[in-house]
Amino acid sequence: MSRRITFYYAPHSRASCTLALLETLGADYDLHMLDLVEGTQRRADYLAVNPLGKVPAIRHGDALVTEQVAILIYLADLYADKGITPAVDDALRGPYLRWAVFYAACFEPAIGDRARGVAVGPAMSSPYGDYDAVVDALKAQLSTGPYMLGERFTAVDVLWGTALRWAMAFKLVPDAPVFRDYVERVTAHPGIARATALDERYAAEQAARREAATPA
Ligand SMILES: N[C@@H](CCC(=O)N[C@@H](CS)C(=O)NCC(=O)O)C(=O)O
Repeated sequence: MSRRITFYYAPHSRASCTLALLETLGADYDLHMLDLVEGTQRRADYLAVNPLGKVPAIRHGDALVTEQVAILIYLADLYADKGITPAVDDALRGPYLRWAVFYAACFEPAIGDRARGVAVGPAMSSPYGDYDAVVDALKAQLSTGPYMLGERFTAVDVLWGTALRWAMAFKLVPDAPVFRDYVERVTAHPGIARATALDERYAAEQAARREAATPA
């Protein structure tokens, strides 16, 4: 079966991480560009792809995958020959899945609640405990470095490197050396650096198109 996928993407969004993964894998993809400012993700044709109106999403044959962490795991497995996903019988497979899911299940809710000033209540009734516990767990894991799982660069580094970059930019995590060094190390990888440049280019092209379409 062909590995070519359709990638539903918008610049400067969570889909930017998927773009970084696709570029890292050297994957074959057709870009389906959405404009979050214009709201094309809320039109019926895209709601048929993801009823939540969110990017990223991918289509591979009959498989439609939404949720950036599911997409990450799916694509890294589809391109297992590229060596950035630990195999099922590899001792790193468990930690790999743990830190992929930790991102969506603990980190995003923790920084989201913090950004919105949500009163979380007792740690026992929150799915992630509390913000400090999440940040401390992350710091402890990254301090074993150089990558999330130690010596080996894997797809979870694409996720965490790009996510911590924006989380630091928005001051949603402390400006700690362990985060800064990790982001610098990971985002310097050629596929991620290429995706960063593409993401900027697509964002600028979209902005120019909107500007040109605005009546004077
Ligand atoms: N749970 C989703 C969240 C995706 C998400 O929030 N995407 C944002 C961009 S960063 C989006 O598409 N927003 C457009 C909208 O809600 O209209 C995932 O992890 O993929």
